[in-house]
Amino acid sequence: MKTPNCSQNADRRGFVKRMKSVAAVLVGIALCLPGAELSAAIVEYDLTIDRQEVNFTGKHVKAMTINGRLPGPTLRFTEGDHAVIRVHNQMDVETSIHWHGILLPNEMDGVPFVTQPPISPGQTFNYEFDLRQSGTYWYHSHTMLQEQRGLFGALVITPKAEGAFDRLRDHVVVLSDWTDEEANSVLQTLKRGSKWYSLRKGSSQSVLGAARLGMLGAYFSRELQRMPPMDLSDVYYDRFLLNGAPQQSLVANPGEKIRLRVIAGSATTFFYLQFAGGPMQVIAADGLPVQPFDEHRLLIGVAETYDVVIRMPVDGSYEFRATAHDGSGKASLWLGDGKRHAAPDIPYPNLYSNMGVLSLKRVLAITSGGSMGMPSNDVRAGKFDRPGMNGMDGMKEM
Ligand SMILES: [Cu+2]
Repeated sequence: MKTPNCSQNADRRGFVKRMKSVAAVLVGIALCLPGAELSAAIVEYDLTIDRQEVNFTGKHVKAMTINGRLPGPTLRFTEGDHAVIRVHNQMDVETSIHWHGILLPNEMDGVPFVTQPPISPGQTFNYEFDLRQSGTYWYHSHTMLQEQRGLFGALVITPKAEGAFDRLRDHVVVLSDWTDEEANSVLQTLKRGSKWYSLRKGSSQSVLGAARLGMLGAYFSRELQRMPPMDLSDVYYDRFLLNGAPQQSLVANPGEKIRLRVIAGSATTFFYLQFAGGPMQVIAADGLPVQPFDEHRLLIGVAETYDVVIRMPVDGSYEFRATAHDGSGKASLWLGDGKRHAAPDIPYPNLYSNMGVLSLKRVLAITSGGSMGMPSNDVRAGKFDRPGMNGMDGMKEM
């Protein structure tokens, strides 16, 4: 049971939008009656999805936005609240919103043709569910490739019972990858198996590049097996964004502890997270609290969320950096004022080393049987399935 007091209710009024129905208004009044006890507060949002011009690269292109923003607004709730979220589709194509990681009735899950009909152009869909959990989550379109065009945002649920970290100021960090190219065109390029993106990212491979790194054995071994060169990601992105910008700053006091709610709203990019001012204390993963531990570098995968607590040093501005895991770019949050302290660069991965450093003997021993470059007597001896034989040696340098 929940007994919100009037001041709490007043605080929340700022983001509790239009209370349309009579029932909702009655609940609103009842919240202010002394001694009134209610099972839940109704928290309402209106999300309007539209196409809008953006300019991340010096070129005007159309993105998809929620309430005119990319990412969409952060939706905040308290555990036990009843969410009413009206999604208005102003685009000329159908859409949907999926609430990633939220426990809810199936028909509210936002998967078109599975749990609901798609939201047609000009239509509104009312999502309504009780919040039975707390933590950092996100929402995104579940229609076609709209997520990578901008339809995503954060969803934060404060626990009913205050935990050790809930008094800290929090800041939502939504990471994403952006390309000016239309999402369907990206898909076509990937389907063709084109080398275009690796050329643009500078991650294509050549004899010269292999020679420079002393990786000729690995290079020819791979070529002879007609395997495509390794890359850590498939798509070239024009920009990596943190809350919709390559760089953002946040006022922070010396010595202050801040909880960053980090969400990977990227289409394909994993990010390395770093903080220049000291270790990050990881306190939650995918919305769930974890036994806190310190980490200097953390890899966040697509759609994952991590809550980390950072402590500001006594003076200066410190970078919280998200580096694309293929080394092709980064986005930063600068915390605090004064002299800037950047996070250390992450060494560029050695993409030639997917086969390990191979001897000439191994390369020449390639057989038509596909023994992965092992001399045939090794294969006969069963060494081909030695664990870690083709380990991602390059990753050790990361
Ligand atoms: Cu999802």
